Amino acid sequence: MRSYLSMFSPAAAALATALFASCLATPSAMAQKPADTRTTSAVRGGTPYATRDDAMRFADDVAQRRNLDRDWVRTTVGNARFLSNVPRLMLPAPKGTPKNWTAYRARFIDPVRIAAGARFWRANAALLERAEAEFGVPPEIVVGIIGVETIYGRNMGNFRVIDALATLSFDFPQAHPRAPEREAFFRGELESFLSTESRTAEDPMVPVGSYAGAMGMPQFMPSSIAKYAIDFDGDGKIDLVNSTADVIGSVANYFKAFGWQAGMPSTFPVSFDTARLNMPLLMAPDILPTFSTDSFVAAGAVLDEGAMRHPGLLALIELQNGAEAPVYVAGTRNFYVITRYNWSSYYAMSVLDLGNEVKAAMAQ
Ligand SMILES: [Ca+2]
Repeated sequence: MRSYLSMFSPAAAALATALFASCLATPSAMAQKPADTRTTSAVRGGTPYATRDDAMRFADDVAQRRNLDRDWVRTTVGNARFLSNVPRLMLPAPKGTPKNWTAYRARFIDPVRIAAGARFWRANAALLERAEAEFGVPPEIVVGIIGVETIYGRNMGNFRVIDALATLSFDFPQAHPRAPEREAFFRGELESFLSTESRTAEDPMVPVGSYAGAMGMPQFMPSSIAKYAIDFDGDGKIDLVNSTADVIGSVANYFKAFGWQAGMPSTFPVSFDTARLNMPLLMAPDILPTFSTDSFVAAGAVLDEGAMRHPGLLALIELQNGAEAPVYVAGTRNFYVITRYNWSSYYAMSVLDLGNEVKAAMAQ
């Protein structure tokens, strides 16, 4: 997705913001409130965006830049409906809202999701193996992602994508601390969506997704579909809603594109030697792997033998637990890659934990 790629994931870039902000929110929770947009007469009876100069200027601009049919773009954007409940979902949680890993984790790792994951893995074992052979991404990571995002396609969102993207492009809440940046991001996603839709026979009013415009089982944003989605079942089209093959291949391809290293663990256990602990130093780079094992240990981290043999860099990952003590792990480059899908260490840990729980369930 765009120049933004360095900062946001395909799984609803925006969703990342929301997840970050309120660590209790879940993709499924975000997607579960359908904005009843598909059947209302208001869609046909005219919408705010057809009469909005800024939206129509945007449409003209996109049509020119992408060499699309101007009338088609204007009609499509003009038919988009403002979703009044969406802008406020973009606002971060109030400052000081405590994060709680235990509560966050409980939203994603439960017997229902684990059982669904095991069914998904069994049903798609050959595809998952092929994806690992081709991209180096193990099944538990792909299974973890699709489970956390949509419970294997159960909660893919009911917001009309064109409405969600138009709303966030033209009515992004100005109270957001990074409103101009986020608005530009969503305009880029809307442009990408229009470009893709213009090349298909599909009615651009039909696709549905999260309130941020993320689509399909893996909740890819439009620009990520354009860049990273692949036709893994070879039927000539990319279908992230109905083709589990395309979904599995696309998730693995995304990870490879962001530098996933085959065989590298994502995390190692870490404890601390309080006598030489320099916590501010360890925490300074946040989730970016910065420390060699030696410099990590010199700053007071204690690693097991396996971690000491890790040739790459490490980051100290802190997961806050409300009033309880935080949980810490040592994160590798691969942990960082998971956060490129959704910009949150809580998200990445949930993906890892769900994948491992499903793997354990498979072994029983
Ligand atoms: Ca396909």
